[in-house]
Amino acid sequence: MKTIVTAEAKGADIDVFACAVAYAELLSLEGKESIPVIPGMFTASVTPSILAWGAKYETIYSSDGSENFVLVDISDPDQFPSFVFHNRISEIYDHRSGHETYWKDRIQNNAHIEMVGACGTLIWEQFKKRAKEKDISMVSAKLLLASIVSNTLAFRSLNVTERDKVAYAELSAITGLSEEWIQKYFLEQEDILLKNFEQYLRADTKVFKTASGDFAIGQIEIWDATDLLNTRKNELDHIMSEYESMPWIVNIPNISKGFNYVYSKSLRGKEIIEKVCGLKFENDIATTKGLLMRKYLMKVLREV
Ligand SMILES: [Mn+2]
Repeated sequence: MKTIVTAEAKGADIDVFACAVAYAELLSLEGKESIPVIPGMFTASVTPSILAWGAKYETIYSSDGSENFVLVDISDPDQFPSFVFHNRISEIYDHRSGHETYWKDRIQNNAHIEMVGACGTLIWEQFKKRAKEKDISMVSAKLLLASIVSNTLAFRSLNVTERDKVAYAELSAITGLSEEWIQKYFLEQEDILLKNFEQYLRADTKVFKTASGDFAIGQIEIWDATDLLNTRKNELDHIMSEYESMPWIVNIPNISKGFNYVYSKSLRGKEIIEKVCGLKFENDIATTKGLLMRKYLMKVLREV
């Protein structure tokens, strides 16, 4: 039986890309036929340099009725690609909360939902647990390392755990990718993102359900965001006007400076964030104390 390793329908960041490619490789190393399928468009975190590493993957899949599905970096069943048959999901790997019970009830211990910084950390741990860490390809090792660096904002974000640091150290020893690479990687992303700003903001805006209805969070991860809210405000407003029927914010991790800007012109969006996160907006902008990832904000907002 063939296994399709896939993720969220809408778009893929480096964590999705790394997990799908590396986990399909792990299954192949165990003698199981498997294909990584990455639908939707890539966020700016999947840079041309990373694509040049040459990972193989498909972008679409049509079911022949006999395959299993593994979902990585996603556990919200509403966000799965339409080709996924939910009754043939064999495993889930994710690091976002909200759907743990749903999956435990359906696939028990095959649901691996754990709050680490990167889903890539969970996949690397599977290589070790299943004694395949010496067989990992250079491409998969590099992708997993990049996923950890990206999803923890180079270990500056509050979601980083000891497990991510251990995984990074081990993958760094295998790949030789160092601190110097990390900074180059973030600057490359910033360059791409600023050149195609509206396209990437649209790809990186997520709508999710809270107890009081839908909420939209756009995200722009950038090495130095000092000028962004002056120079790109019109484009921000243009994209976010597509979400004016619901509360919205744009989360802007200012990575090298270690805090976020949170931008919003949505009255309801600002009210909710002020109340829940204790932030204060001035001229549509709030700043945080440390670096916050969108998944943290989503977790907090879901509980309201
Ligand atoms: Mn992730």
